[in-house]
Parts: sequence; structure tokens; C-alpha cells
Amino acid sequence: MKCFPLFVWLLAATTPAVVIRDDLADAWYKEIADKDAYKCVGRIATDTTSASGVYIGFGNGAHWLLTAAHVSITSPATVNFAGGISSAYSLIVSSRIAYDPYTLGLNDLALIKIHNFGSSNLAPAKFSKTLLDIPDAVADHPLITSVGFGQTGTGITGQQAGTQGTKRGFRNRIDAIGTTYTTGTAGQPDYNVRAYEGYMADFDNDTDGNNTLNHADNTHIPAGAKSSKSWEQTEGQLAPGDSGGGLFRTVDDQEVLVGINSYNVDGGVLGPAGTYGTWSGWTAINRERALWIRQHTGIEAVPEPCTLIGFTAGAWLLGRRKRRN
Ligand SMILES: [Ca+2]
Ligand SMILES: [Ca+2]
Repeated sequence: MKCFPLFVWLLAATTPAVVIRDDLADAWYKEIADKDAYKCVGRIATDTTSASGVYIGFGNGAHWLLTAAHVSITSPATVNFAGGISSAYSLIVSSRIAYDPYTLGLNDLALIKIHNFGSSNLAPAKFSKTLLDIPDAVADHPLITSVGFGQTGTGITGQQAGTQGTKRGFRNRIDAIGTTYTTGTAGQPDYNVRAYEGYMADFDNDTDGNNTLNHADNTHIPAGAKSSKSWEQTEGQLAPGDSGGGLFRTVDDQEVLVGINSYNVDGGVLGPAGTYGTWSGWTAINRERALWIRQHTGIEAVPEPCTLIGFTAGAWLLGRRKRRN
């Protein structure tokens, strides 16, 4: 039996939304998503796909949405930014540019050119070109907010099929960027080492057992920099349909887009998708990827704040496709 964790792409063919704590009201997560700063996160819908994307503004004669490369849109789609009390914007996708090839969490990014945006006054996300600093002290790991329209459920039930389409946001702490996870015993047939790219955060519930990015024998995260077992208020986990949604960090009192929802990891010792102990992965927007965005859209990243520092790494989609290596 294979017992190593698997990537789960966050696309809902019907792509990942947010799985929540079992002891908190769903309204908490919807309220987060309803904040003005996150109105730029929309739902991408076609007849066959449900995913998420982030409006980043106007440039080179068009309005643009940033999403995940694994979100493949082959037919006209609408993008709806409705969530909670916000009004809706219906948009038509005219073309798509993706990193090719891409790796989940590393450069899982695509740009969607929007036709007929109209005279919307939707405020675009401001995106960073600077990787988050992840200090050794666990208590100083960056607190982030992730927003999407994926499936939901709780850390006990896991993600539930057919529940995507509602906008939610959750908080977590970034535990690492680009690491490997080991299962089995060295020298034995069950031994497996897998590389994971991008920002990652585990879904905690205040237990050592589900604090999976802290397991000394499994993760290659440096000993002094492993994860805390404490859950954040409104801690959550990515699910199918969340793919392409936004990862935000508060910088100088502004919400800045620092990553894009890319993948989740479950299976084996981590447990079923969306349960406590599984983890989320995001493509990190760094200087190179911000340059790629600018080249295609003419839109600039925000200037480097002194509160963000450099690093590197990467990814997902919703859709219930599991990739096994
Ligand atoms: Ca966590
Ligand atoms: Ca943890």
C-alpha cells in the first residue's frame, strides 16, 4: 500500500474551496472573504469547470485575471466576483497565457485576458514581487489569508464533493517554502522522498499528530523552523475549486497578493483530503514571476516593502485529480 502524501490539484470539474475548522461557524470564513481587499478574487465558471482567479487590473489595452496554470479554460467562461454582500461582475474570457511547462506550487500561473469588462470599479489586487521571509522562530512565520471558491467541509469530514462555488477565506501560517517530505524507512521498499514547491501550510487542530509539517522524521524543514501545532482562529485548508484564488499578506496595513492557490497534499499518514494534518500549497510570486506578469500585461508589482524579504519557490487546481509518483 502506498502511504506517501499525494498532490491533489485544486480544479473542480465541477476545481479546490476552503475547508474549515469543525468548531467554528462557516460565517466566519465567509466574512473574511467578504472584506473589500478580497473582492478582487472571483469565481471562474464554465460548463465543466469551477475555479478561482484574482483581478490584477488594466494594462496593455485589457483587463487581466491571474489564476493557476492548471486551471485550463477552453471555452468562454464567466468570472463572478460576488461574495457575501459584494456585487457581481460577469466577464467573458477572451484569451489565456500560462507558464508552460509549469510545476504545481513553483510556477503554476496563468493570465486570463478579459473581454467586455465594462466600466467596473472593481479594485485590483496589488501583487508583490518579493518572497515572504520565513524566520526560524515558528511564532514569527508569516500569517496569511487565502481566498477561493472551492469545496468545503471541516477538518473532521474533509472536503465534500459538490460543495464548491461559495467564496470563503481562511488564515494560516506559512510553514515553509519548497521542501521534501519523506515516508517509509530508508533502505526499504516503502521509502519515498517527494519534493513540494511553493509556500506550504498544514491544517492544524492543536494536536501534535496533525502538525504534519513539524514531524522531524518526515520533513526536511530545518529543525528550528518547523511548524506550530496551534491552529489559527479561522485556520483552514485549500480544496478543489480554490485553484487560482489568492494568497494575501498584510504589508504596511495593505493586503498584498503574494501567491496563488495551487495544490493540496493528503493521503497516507496525512489522512483524507481536507482533514486535519493535510496541507495547502501556493505558487509564490517572486521577482521572476512578477516580471512575467508585467511582460504580458504591463502591470507592475508593488514596490518592495522593507517588511518583506527574499527567498524562492511554488502550486494547484481543484478537480479531484490525484497525481501519483
Ligand atoms: Ca497551520
Ligand atoms: Ca502546524
